[in-house]
Amino acid sequence: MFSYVFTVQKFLIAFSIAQILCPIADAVIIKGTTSYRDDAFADAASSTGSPLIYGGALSISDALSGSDLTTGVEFVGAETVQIDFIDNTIKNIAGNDLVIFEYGANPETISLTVGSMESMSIVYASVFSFQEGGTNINEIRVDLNDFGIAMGNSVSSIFIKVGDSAHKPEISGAASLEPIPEPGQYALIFGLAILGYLLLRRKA
Ligand SMILES: [Ca+2]
Ligand SMILES: [Ca+2]
Ligand SMILES: [Ca+2]
Repeated sequence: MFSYVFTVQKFLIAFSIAQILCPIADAVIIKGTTSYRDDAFADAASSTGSPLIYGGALSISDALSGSDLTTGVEFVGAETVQIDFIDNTIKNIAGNDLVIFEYGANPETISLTVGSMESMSIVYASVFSFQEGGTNINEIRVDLNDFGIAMGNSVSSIFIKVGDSAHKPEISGAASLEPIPEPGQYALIFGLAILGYLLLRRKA
């Protein structure tokens, strides 16, 4: 009994140490009801033509990179906006892989090009939305299967155009839906490893 209590105590200490050693536990950004990895968001952007920049962003890249969904670009014509992922990629996992955030009360249609798939007009029958900075943000969820990307493969750039010339979308950003590794699982693994080490040392 004594050694059992002793082991549990050691495990709890090891688990606590492991939690401290796992900074990944805090690396989460929540938008709406979804948790994103802190590197999931777009890292750079550029455009043909001159879409309007809103939210006080300094450039198209500033407007579309990062997790601030109060900044973005509004299409004015036939420009193509390129969004790039640098410290992460968009990987084809099971289900949806990518979220494009569109700003405003009414969700608008976009034309999206991914990889070698020319283009595809996307009309959103079911769009998730949430509030940020007092404004409605629509989530355009995309499955790379629809663009001929094989499961497990990744892309680093996406291209957006107006889908319906009567309605000009405002794009606030984009993010990968690749799941976040469970910090608890990491802490448990590290905790068990530390415990094993301590037990082995005790036996030696
Ligand atoms: Ca990123
Ligand atoms: Ca933004
Ligand atoms: Ca997918």
